[in-house]
Amino acid sequence: MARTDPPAAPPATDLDALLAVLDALPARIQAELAGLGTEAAVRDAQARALKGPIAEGQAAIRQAPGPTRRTIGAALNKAKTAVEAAAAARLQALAREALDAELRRQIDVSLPGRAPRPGHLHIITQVRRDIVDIFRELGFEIAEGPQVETDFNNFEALNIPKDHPARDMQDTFYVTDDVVLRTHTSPVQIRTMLRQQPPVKVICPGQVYRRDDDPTHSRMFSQVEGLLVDRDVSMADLKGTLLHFVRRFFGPGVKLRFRPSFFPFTEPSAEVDMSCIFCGGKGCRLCKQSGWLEIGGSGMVDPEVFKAVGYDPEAVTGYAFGLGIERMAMLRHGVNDIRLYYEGDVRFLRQF
Ligand code: 2NL
Repeated sequence: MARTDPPAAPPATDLDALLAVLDALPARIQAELAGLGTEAAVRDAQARALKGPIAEGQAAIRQAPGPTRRTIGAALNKAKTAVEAAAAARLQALAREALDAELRRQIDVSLPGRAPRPGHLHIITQVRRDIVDIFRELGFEIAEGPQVETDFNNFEALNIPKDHPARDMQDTFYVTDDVVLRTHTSPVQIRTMLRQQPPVKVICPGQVYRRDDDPTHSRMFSQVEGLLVDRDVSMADLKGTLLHFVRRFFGPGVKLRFRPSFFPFTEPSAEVDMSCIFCGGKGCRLCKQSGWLEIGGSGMVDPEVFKAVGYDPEAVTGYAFGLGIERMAMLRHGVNDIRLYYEGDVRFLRQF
């Protein structure tokens, strides 16, 4: 490669000026950095210093003769190192200031921490378990079944024929003409009786569905039904069992009353009322001045039901009852709208 003649040295005055600028650079940058409060501003000032006089010096060096090169190079290195050191020192100082500020914040280490609030069982789950436990103590077995049921298990076997007006009371959601969302947990008892011979003693908790939606009715709600089938089961057994239940659940002073009623699957049938727990039976707003609160329905299993499951109605008798779990929970906790249980508002649910 042919060597070209060395370029002429820059005019002495330019060189002197450049060297003076480079010489003054560390002090200048230091003064500038002292006034900068952020990392970004420091890095920006550093970049500007390197692009300005230092880039200028680098350009000059290429055209300078040997000895001048060394002079400029030395000055350049010194200035560059000084700029970098000044910037690094300023950054470190800023970091220390930030840490000092953080440490100066008043922290009261004796304050209690903010513990995460633990979740808990839904109130309906709690009440369902309480109810089931009481019957478990009495020797009832727990039976569960599907929420999507056949028309036979939900209606036909319970003496509710298709097109019978009794279906209006329990209108539900149809999957097909013969498959429905169960309207009560009775189909679980039907399944149990179809599977085993008497005696039968089961409690059936679970969710059920009806075409209902108002402050005391929800499209989905929870029931506990009980069924006892054996020889010589009487209505006295039914009433004694339910009396034991309400006293264990609501308190020892509670009274029970049966009111004649009708269900297609029991004969005779009775509404179950308990003495009002809010006024002690004297009459108040909650019991509509009657002194009594309805808690469910019950009766002696209709012979037609026994026939549908292949039991001999001459050989066995049985009682059955159904209790609404949300209703129990509303009475126990003074809740006046069933829909609150399923709106998922934690301000409500957290209370229980
Ligand atoms: C109510 C009424 C009731 C039954 C449910 C039942 C089940 C079979 C046979 C006969 Cl397998 N009866 N269950 C009986 C009477 C009433 O529930 O108002 N429930 C909330």
